Amino acid sequence: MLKIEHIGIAVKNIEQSNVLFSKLFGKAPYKSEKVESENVSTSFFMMGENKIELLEATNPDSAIAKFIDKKGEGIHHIAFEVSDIYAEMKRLEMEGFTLLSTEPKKGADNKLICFLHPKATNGVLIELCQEIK
Ligand code: CMX
Repeated sequence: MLKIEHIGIAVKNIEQSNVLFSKLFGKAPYKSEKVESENVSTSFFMMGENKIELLEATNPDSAIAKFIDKKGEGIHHIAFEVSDIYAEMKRLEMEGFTLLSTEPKKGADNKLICFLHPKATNGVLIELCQEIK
């Protein structure tokens, strides 16, 4: 793994949270994007080398809706940049981690992504991501 690429924060209302976090960071999000496959609306703030992603559920089946129902708003996942997601998935599977997909999926912000189950990582949802070139 290379570095923290972004931290994902689950929010109830992304419009309101965009305003709040824009005030906090002193800048607007550089991107807003709907990811149909994950049932989320997202926005991204650039923070030096790292990013903050806000996530709002677009339907009640979304992982974000379930998370907010159970735990409330807050930090949802930490994403790590990898240079070869296929090799990293294989390595982590060999190490005994539970991958949530057998193949990388297309995620927000032009990335191939794969999640690890939080039950196998001390309650933290980890995302691997690799930029699509
Ligand atoms: N962080 C820590 N724990 C989490 C969690 C999270 N983000 N999401 C769920 N959990 C915990 C739950 O609290 C629950 O724990 P308990 O058994 O102790 O109650 C357990 O995991 C199971 O949760 P659940 O609500 O029953 O939900 P599911 O098992 O149906 O799904 C998970 C959980 C992690 C497999 C699912 O949320 C998932 O596949 N996540 C990956 C995809 C995702 O999060 N997409 C949205 C973001 C997309 C993007 O970044 O673009």
